[in-house]
Amino acid sequence: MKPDLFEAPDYYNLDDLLTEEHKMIRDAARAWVKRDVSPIIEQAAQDAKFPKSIIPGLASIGAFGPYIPEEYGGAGLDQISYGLIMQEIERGDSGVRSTASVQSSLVMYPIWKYGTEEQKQKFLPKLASGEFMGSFGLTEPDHGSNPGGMVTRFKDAGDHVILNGAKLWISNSPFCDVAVVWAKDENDRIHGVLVERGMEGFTTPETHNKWSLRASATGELIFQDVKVPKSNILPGRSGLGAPLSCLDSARFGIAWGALGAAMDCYDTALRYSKERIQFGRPIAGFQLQQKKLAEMITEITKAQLLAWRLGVLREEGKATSAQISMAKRNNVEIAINIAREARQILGGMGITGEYSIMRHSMNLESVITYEGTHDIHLLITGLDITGENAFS
Ligand code: TGC
Ligand code: FAD
Repeated sequence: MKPDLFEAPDYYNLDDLLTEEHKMIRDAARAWVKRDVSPIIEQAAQDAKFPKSIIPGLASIGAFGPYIPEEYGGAGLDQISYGLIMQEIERGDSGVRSTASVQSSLVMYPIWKYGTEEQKQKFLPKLASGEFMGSFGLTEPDHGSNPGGMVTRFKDAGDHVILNGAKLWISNSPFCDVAVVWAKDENDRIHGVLVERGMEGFTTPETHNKWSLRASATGELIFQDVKVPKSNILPGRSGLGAPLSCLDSARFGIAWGALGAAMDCYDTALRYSKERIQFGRPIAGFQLQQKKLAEMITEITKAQLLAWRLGVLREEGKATSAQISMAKRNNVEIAINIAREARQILGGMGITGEYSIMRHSMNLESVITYEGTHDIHLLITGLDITGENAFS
């Protein structure tokens, strides 16, 4: 892969909206990605292997629990800092951002929000340092967009419960130490259950043959009469709203992250267009290429404003789930479109691993599907503005 020469586009001087601390945190994450991710990520994707060697680095830039309080090992940062860290990581690779999103928003967040003090003390500091890795099991083979229909269940058995079922498409599952699993009790109420590696009957087979998110490990979580102590159930909230509230946090991170991938594709294509000579002049001088580049920077600027404003609203505790859906949907869509156009600007070189664009493009095919598909987020907006539920 070519050296990482990334320069972030900031067409509307949006840096003026950030504090010095925000910029410091973002620049540290950017430098780490350039130094430790860019040189190895293409090979990791080609080999379809999550590069575990980057786990301590992710912890060091605050990517595991950016907004979790410091008393539990988190970085104690605000929402914009969290967004900026996700932007920088996904600028490197969506799969690496996935690992950080799951660890922070889908594992640490529910333990912090809904766990007992004992659960927090046991898991959060180790998850923040990367000593423990976590996964989040909501999706099932027959229940993806409709997680409320889940069939994974547990039965009361005295001081423990017996868990049965299966989760599919789970990021980090093959190497997770702990899984936050959403399962129904005997009254059909959904609860979060902390299932730990080593519990008898718990297995995590890896899913192979992915053309997307190849540098992220994806797999299943299978439970066959797993005995889970009752002390591993999250007591703070039950019902579908509990996992969906975690998704709000992760979707927010994706809105920023996808922007990072878009910025990288644009920056790569802009640089290439100035250097590539055809018909005796740089291709950047041809109107058709300028149209592509001008539209890219326009969409990136709009998406940056959306992400920033959402960060402010979240920090004030005012962001609605529907606003988060709009940002996730929009920013992933512009990113996938920009990746496609940027790939064309690079001509044949665009399909190689010499440049990051094709990898981003393939990764974004997962990002547009997970954490709620593109269609589901549109329907969430539709419901919000009309009051009419078009899901079922
Ligand atoms: P519905 O009846 O609308 O809601 C059930 C209850 O949940 C509440 N609620 C929310 N609470 C918090 N945050 C949200 N975003 C919420 N949305 C809804 C709601 O108020 C209600 O509460 P209550 O107290 O009245 O019971 O539920 P529904 O069954 O009609 O489904 C709605 C729908 C389709 C929007 C939802 O289920 C959905 O979002 N589906 C998409 C599923 C999804 O996003 N799965 C993601 C799996 S995790 C993942 O992909 C990780 S990828 C990680 C990575 O690698 O980065
Ligand atoms: P389906 O729900 O079967 O949807 C198929 C199609 O039907 C989609 O286009 C969808 O938009 C459409 N559709 C569905 N319902 C409606 C409707 N009511 N109206 C209109 N159209 C509809 N899940 C986890 O729990 N944890 C993870 O860590 C995780 N990581 C993932 C990593 C990867 C790489 C991938 C690909 C997925 C991951 N997922 C994870 C699962 C992801 O959240 C689901 O794939 C997603 O929610 C969609 O579910 P599905 O694949 O079953 O598609």
